[in-house]
Amino acid sequence: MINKLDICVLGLGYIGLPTASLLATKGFQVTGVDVRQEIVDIINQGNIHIVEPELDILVKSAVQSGHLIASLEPVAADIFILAVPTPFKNEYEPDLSYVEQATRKIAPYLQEGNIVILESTSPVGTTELVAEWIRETRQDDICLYIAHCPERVLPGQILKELIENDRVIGGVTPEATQKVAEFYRTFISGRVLETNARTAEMAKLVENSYRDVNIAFANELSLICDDDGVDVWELINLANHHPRVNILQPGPGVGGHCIAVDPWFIVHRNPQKAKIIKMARLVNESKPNWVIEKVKAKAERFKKPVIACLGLAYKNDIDDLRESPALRIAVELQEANVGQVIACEPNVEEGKVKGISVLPLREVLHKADIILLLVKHKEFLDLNFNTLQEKVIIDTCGIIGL
Ligand code: SAJ
Repeated sequence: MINKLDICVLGLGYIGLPTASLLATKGFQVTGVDVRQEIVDIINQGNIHIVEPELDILVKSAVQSGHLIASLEPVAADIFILAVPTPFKNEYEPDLSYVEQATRKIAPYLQEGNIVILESTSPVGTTELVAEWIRETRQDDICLYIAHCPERVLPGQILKELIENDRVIGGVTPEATQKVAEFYRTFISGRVLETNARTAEMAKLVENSYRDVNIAFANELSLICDDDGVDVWELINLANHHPRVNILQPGPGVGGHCIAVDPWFIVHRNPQKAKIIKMARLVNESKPNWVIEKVKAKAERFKKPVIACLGLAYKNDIDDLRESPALRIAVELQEANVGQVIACEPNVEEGKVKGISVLPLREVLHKADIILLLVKHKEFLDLNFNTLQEKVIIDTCGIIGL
């Protein structure tokens, strides 16, 4: 059994930090590497720079035990885990520069028999590229076990899912698959599924594309139903009573940097064949504009209406504003001068977000002419909309619908 090994985790973000601290609390000696000094300092003080339930407690205990040390530079270790971002650049081309930089950074520290794991969501062929970059940087051919093990955790439930989710391991060689699978079996309770690197890469992209396509179906239905005067929430609820139908929920758009990004990795590599995947992306990407047009139409009868946006996060019950369709809608309404835009976002501090005043719920409701429901946060579920009948209410996320 692998135990008490030294591990070096590259990238201390939403995946790297929980992974590093979990491994540290399991008894591994972990060095967490990040390119930003302030992140290294925060973690070494036992604090965190991202918001995720329970993560603060885990990091504190990992750092206090001496098993987690953050650093700007890698160290020699038995296992290297790459958990750096893979965004896209122009024309939806995957940007592998962070993976390449991290790989070249660890290359000099690698020793015969080391394990290198790529956890970052990556286009097909990236794990093989990691192997190539290492060979090229080192100018030798030492024996390494290199594999892809895509992260699959849901923001908001990362610590639970990090342990309980099944994991897919795809090595560049069968020996690498086996070695890396053996490592994951020491600290997760989910199943460890073995395959090759390309299949593992594709599995992750397909999981998020599957969700994107299904959300696009729901979003498309919401447009069709709006034209026909059908309540899409009721419709989906009814259809889902069929034993083999499970339609997802429409919303103001698809946010976060996973589901809205990963499908492009498939489309970019094979634009001729990936037709549905691309179309779904376009449907979801255009949904915020549809919402904005709806608000503009409703705003016409006011002089300068107060538009209250309920929710700014990219999904319910989290504070994450990155790539949020709700925030994009609020900002664009403000920029287009459709009215005075104010917001309530219970998960972030009151004040200004991108120039928009974030206020308490009661105040926002009181001031509003138009109430725009954007995120299904738990704080909004019990609102009594009967008391708000003189206001225009636009529900983009099914708070009133269900
Ligand atoms: N959304 C809808 N309707 C739905 C479900 C979601 O509009 O019925 C929207 C959400 O509001 C949000 C977006 O989609 O804006 C994405 O939210 P999400 O909860 O579906 O997923 P993420 O982006 O937070 O996390 C996903 C997860 N992937 C899958 O569920 C297949 C997670 O397991 C991955 O680890 C993560 O992407 C990732 O890092 O790739």
